[in-house]
Parts: sequence; C-alpha cells; structure tokens
Amino acid sequence: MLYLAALLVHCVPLAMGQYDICKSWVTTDDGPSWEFYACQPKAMRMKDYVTVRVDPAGITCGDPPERFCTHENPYLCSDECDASNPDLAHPPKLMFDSEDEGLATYWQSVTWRRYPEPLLANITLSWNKSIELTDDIVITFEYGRPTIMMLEKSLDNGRTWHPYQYYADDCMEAFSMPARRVRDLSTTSANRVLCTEEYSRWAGSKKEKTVRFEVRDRFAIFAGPDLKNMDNLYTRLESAKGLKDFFTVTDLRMRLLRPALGGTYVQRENLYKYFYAVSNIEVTGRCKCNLHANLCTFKEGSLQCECEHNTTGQDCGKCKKNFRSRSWRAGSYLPLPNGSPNACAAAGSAFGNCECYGHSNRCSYIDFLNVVTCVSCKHNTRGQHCQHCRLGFYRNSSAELDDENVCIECNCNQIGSMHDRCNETGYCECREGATGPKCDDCLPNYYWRQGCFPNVCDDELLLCQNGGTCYQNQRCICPVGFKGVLCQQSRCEVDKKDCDGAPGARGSLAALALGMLALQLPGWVDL
Ligand SMILES: *[C@@H]1O[C@H](CO)[C@@H](O)[C@H](O)[C@H]1NC(C)=O
Ligand SMILES: *[C@@H]1O[C@H](CO)[C@@H](O)[C@H](O)[C@H]1NC(C)=O
Ligand SMILES: *[C@@H]1O[C@H](CO)[C@@H](O)[C@H](O)[C@H]1NC(C)=O
Ligand SMILES: *[C@@H]1O[C@H](CO)[C@@H](O)[C@H](O)[C@H]1NC(C)=O
Ligand SMILES: *[C@@H]1O[C@H](CO)[C@@H](O)[C@H](O)[C@H]1NC(C)=O
Ligand SMILES: [Ca+2]
Repeated sequence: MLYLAALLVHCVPLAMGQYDICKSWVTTDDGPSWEFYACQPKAMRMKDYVTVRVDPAGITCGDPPERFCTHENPYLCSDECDASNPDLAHPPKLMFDSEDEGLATYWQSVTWRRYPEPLLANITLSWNKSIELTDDIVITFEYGRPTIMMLEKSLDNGRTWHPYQYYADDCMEAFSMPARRVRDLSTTSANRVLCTEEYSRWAGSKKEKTVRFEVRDRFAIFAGPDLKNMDNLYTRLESAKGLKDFFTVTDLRMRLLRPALGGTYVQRENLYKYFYAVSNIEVTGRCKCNLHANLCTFKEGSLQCECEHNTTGQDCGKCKKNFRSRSWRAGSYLPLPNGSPNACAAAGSAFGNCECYGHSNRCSYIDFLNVVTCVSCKHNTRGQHCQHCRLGFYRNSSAELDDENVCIECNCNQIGSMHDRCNETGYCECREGATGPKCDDCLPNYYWRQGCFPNVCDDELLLCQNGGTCYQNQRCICPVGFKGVLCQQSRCEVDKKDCDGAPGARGSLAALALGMLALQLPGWVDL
C-alpha cells in the first residue's frame, strides 16, 4: 500500500503535470487573452467514491454467528464472525476503510460448509461515472487468495459486463485458457484479456495477499518500464480507441469462484477454514472528462467533471447550449506539449450567425442569396442550419436539435404507404385499405397480400354459400358442383354438361351426390 500511495502523490502528477491547467493568460498582438489547453483531473483513490454490492444475499458471514479457523491453525476454530456485534462483524465497507497500522479490517464470507456446492461471491463496485485507470487494481485477501476468480468490468453502469482478467492456480483446468503474463504482452496485444496464475498459488496466507490487475505493466509496453515516455503512451491511447476504452470502467466486479485451499485438496472434515476475506480494494484512476476538465468533484453522491472549453455533461461529452456551431470533440493530447483543447465554439463565432447544431462543421456563403448556410448536414438533417430532418425522417421529440438522434427514419412500409415520408409524429400516408403508423396493417375487412385488398369473403357478411369455405378472406373454396366468387352458382345452371345424364332426374341426383360427398368430407357437413 505504501508503494501505491507514493506513486499516487508523486509519479502521477509529475508525469501528467503538463495537463494540470486548462488555460493560461497570454498576451498577443490583439491584447491579453486566455489560451486553452487540453486538461484532465488528477488521479484519485477511487475507493473513496465507490458504492459496493456483495452477492448473493447471505454471503457475508455472521448472520447467524459462526466460527471459523485459518489454514495456519486449522483445528483451532475459535474465531467468530457475528454481524450483530461491531467487534466481530465483517461488513463489505471494511474493504474500503483506511487500515490502521498492523490491524487489518476486512469483509468476510460465510465458510464453505455447503461443500461440494461451490462457494461463490460477487463483489461489485460502481461509480456511476466513467473512470480511467491510471494504476494497478490491488485486492488484498486476508487468510489466502482465491484459487479461482475473475475480474469483470462494465462501461455502461452495469448494463453489460465483459471479462477483464482471469485468475486461477491452474488456468487450463479452471478456464481452459493458457496461463500468460502481462509482462509478455506486446504493443499489438496490450489490451488482451488473459488468465494469470501469478496471484492464485498458495504461498502461506500471510505472505502473498494481493491480487493485481496490472495497469502499469500494460502502460509500460508503450511508455517504458519507468513510465517515462508518456507521450508515446498518449499517442497510442489517442489513436487506438480500443486501447483507451480498455482502461475505462464505470463498474468492476470480482467474481470469487473458489477460496484458498491451503493445499491440494479440500478437507471435508474441516470446512470452517475455507472462506473469502478481503481487507482492501485499491483502485487508482481519474474521472474521464474527455480532456476538457482539470477538476472532478463528488456531488450528490456521484463524481462529476467540472467541464471547461464550453463543454458539459458528466464526462464533458457534449457542447454547452449555444456552443454547438461545430461538432463536439474530445480534447487532444496532441500536439504536445499542451494538447489541443478542441473547445466548443459559440454560434456566430465562425461565420456570421450560422448555427448548424453540431450536424456540420462547415458553412458556405451563397453569393446570390446573400446567406450563409451549413454544408453537408449529417445525422439525417438538412436545411440552412441543419434544423430540419431529411425527407423520410421525422423529428425525435425527446431529442434536442443538436442531438445525433434528432431525426428518426419514417420506415414506412413500401407497399402499404403512398411514399416514404411521414408526419411529425412518424405516421406514414397509407394506401387504400392499409393502416397503422407505418401502414403495415390492414383496415378491418381488408386482408394483406403484397398490400391490402378488400376481403372477398368473411364470416359475417360475405359468407361463402352452398357449403364453400372462406380461405384467408381471399377466396371461397367451393364444393364440387358450385362456382362463383361466393360459390353461389350451381355448375348445372351454367353448363349443362356438368349435370348428371337424364334430364329431370339431374336435380335430385346432384343433390344426392353432394350429400354423399358432404358425409365423406369433414368440414362440409353443415351443407
Ligand atoms: C455474479 O455475476 C455474474 C455476472 O457478472 C452472474 O452471472 C453470477 O450469477 C453472479 N453470481 C452470484 C453469486 O451472484
Ligand atoms: C448517476 O449520476 C447522474 C449524473 O450525475 C445522476 O443524475 C444520477 O442520479 C446518478 N445515479 C445514481 C444511481 O446515483
Ligand atoms: C467559452 O465561452 C465563453 C463565453 O463566450 C468564452 O469567453 C470562452 O473563451 C469560451 N471558452 C473556450 C475554451 O472557447
Ligand atoms: C430520441 O432521442 C433520444 C435522446 O437522444 C434517444 O435516447 C432515443 O433513442 C431517440 N429515439 C429514437 C427512436 O431514435
Ligand atoms: C400524424 O398522423 C396521424 C395519423 O393520421 C395523426 O393522428 C397525427 O395527429 C398526425 N400528427 C401530426 C403532428 O399531424
Ligand atoms: Ca480494510
């Protein structure tokens, strides 16, 4: 821990010192003014701002109180965990307190009394803010490190999770992955997710207590072992988006999958020595402010960037209102030494009064109309200020004019609608018989078949007659001897050849024949 603290106070601010300020007062030929730089907040101890959740319910020891022992003293099971006694309780918050000299405070799980059912626990850390890791994540286990565990991360406040690193005493057995070391990674594989055996082997529970996620070793691939060549790292982070995202998290989750065994086998007769105990989780990082802030403050329970450069949002991820004449961009570390701010610009600062709501960063003067107009509006917008939606799109009422999602595609059904345009609420104009916002449904008494057509038959008004059945409202299937749209015509009346031989007898014979048919064919019995 000492090592980490030193790193925090000295190395990080020194290495990144040139980004401590966002602006300086300079004098130019036009008089004094502010000069703006890219900037970012200092790295912080992120455990001070975290919310923690431990799963499943009932995994924390002490409710009901229970005894446990240690691998060093497996038959002296006199230690007790009791949630109702502050001196004997081990709640999750003890993973984030400051340790007094020598005396570790820790969260502890129940013991593995349900063996062989696995002893599983999830520890989830949430910041409700994007954070860029600047140093190793260090998890300290009292009484031995897990023999199998996994680190996961989320970039979207816990909606989706991704593996970050696998840890096992035998990677092949636990995860079917070969064991690798971060130190062996190369520039092209610096963001590889791997399985390591370095932090899971048994070495006595007092000796090896920490499990690391090695951020520094990965940085060192670009910046050299002492992280001296930070420019090179920044260049890489800037050009390779995947790399930057790799070190960015909103949440972390430790999935503890098997506790320390203290040997090769689980001793079934003494399961009280198997459990998890975590005394500290150190996460060092800075708020992600897209190089538009040098301060990040804890307000109303969440970290927030104090945005400069006329940007706004939790991560300074967009331009302030009225500063949207060009698209938002993250600040840039480059060119050095101070980085370009890529500040948001006020409407009117570039070209007369041409606001393009961030959908274009180019304006052009049209001589004969004497107007300035936005060029090549993006995001399906159009118009002098990119303030309208292109044909075939409509305005998203829950989005502001400068939102990328401001125009929604009409998506009119090609067959059911007159054209691909829609009104302001997304309704398309339907052809006869079609209905629904997108014209992909039919009105009552119409059926869909490459468009809507009026019903030929139905079960109410347009009944098939003489025992015919209505097929999908499209046509009547007529029994032998009848035809016509609704089977209303007897074939005899139309074509005498259809009738049976002798004149006079034909009516009764036909009826007889039909009657027999009806008996044979189910469905026609109500003839
Ligand atoms: C831990 O989290 C993972 C998802 O990240 C989930 O699949 C698993 O069921 C959780 N385990 C427990 C014990 O809650
Ligand atoms: C997360 O942060 C946002 C922005 O600061 C805030 O509005 C929201 O209430 C926070 N959510 C939680 C669960 O703290
Ligand atoms: C932000 O807007 C203010 C007010 O127009 C202006 O004084 C300031 O220079 C702008 N900042 C940047 C970085 O452009
Ligand atoms: C409308 O805009 C909001 C805000 O940007 C966005 O969340 C939503 O997805 C948009 N709706 C559609 C249908 O694109
Ligand atoms: C769009 O069309 C639908 C259906 O014709 C109608 O209900 C709605 O009021 C129209 N919306 C506008 C803004 O005209
Ligand atoms: Ca502690």
